[in-house]
Amino acid sequence: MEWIDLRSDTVTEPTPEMREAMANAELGDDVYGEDPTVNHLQELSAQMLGKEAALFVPSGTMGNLAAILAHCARGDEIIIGDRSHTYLYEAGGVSALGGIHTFVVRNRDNGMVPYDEIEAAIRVDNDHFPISRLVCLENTHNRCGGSVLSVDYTQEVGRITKEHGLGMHIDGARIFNAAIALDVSPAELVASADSVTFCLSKGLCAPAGSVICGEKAFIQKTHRARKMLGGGMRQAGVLAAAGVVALESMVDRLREDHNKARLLAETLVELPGISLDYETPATNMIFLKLDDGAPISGEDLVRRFADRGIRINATPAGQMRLVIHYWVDDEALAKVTDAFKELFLRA
Ligand code: TLP
Repeated sequence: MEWIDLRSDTVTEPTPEMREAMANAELGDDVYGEDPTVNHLQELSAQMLGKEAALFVPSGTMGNLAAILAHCARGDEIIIGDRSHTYLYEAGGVSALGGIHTFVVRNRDNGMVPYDEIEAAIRVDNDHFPISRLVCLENTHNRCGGSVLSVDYTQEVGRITKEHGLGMHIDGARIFNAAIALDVSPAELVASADSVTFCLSKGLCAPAGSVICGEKAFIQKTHRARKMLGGGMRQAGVLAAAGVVALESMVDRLREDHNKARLLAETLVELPGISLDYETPATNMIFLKLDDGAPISGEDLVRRFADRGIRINATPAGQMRLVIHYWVDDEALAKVTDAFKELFLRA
């Protein structure tokens, strides 16, 4: 059975064009800086993000960690949202491996933290306190519904961090989704950030890999962090080749995922027993929960969908995230819509 997989956009497999590029990639030892395909991917990434330089890393998690390690020394503090991926889902790497303290601020449903709360989190110079070094943002914001931080918001946070001598890092795992949703260039969106990590292996469909972008001297530091974390990958051009295809041909079509997410959400919001957490999806994610009187439990829903060849995740309490991506075509979307209607309108 061919699965329709809505658990994440991380499940996307490479396109036929990517597989071909991977098979034919020119290779070298990237730890020596000699893999031409990796070098090309890094140059292309830096150019698209409007930064001086870039570094290819195996994953988004390593990208965020290597960037934060390059910004901070042990005992330094980062200011980070309570619903951010780095805080929730990266195994506490910044503290376990970096000895870095976290000052946790509260993300609102739109992914933002109000300016005054960021400013209030910055420590004054006093021997009792850790040194505030970095503010971390996430765009799109996964746990806040795939919401989008605007250019204005990002610029203002950049202004605040500069005024106080801090850096700003953006976990831009899905920064191209954000740029497409806002209709701005990714470079404009991250212009005020000192560093940004984006992922090739989500909506862009590459099989693995993320890229850190920033100033040359900063990227030099991330090289050492990547090595220390075991992320030096030798003939990594095999993977980078798919990344080049991703950047050249998969960015604009993210719009299609956003449109499909909106269409599906419009159906779901009409069904009895379902509530959407965020009304209109801003990008490719729909967060929903089953109401108390819903005709089916979260666990049953996972099973009944699996019977129909559809994979979803749901908590026992009936909360779930549906993620639209390249491999969810119109036919698949219709199948998912019908499955929801069948299960929720029957009762
Ligand atoms: N997110 C995954 C899971 O880990 C939750 C997903 O299915 O969405 N930043 C953000 C905003 C992410 O959403 C993710 C992955 C990462 C970083 C980490 O990327 P990887 O999986 O490449 O380490």
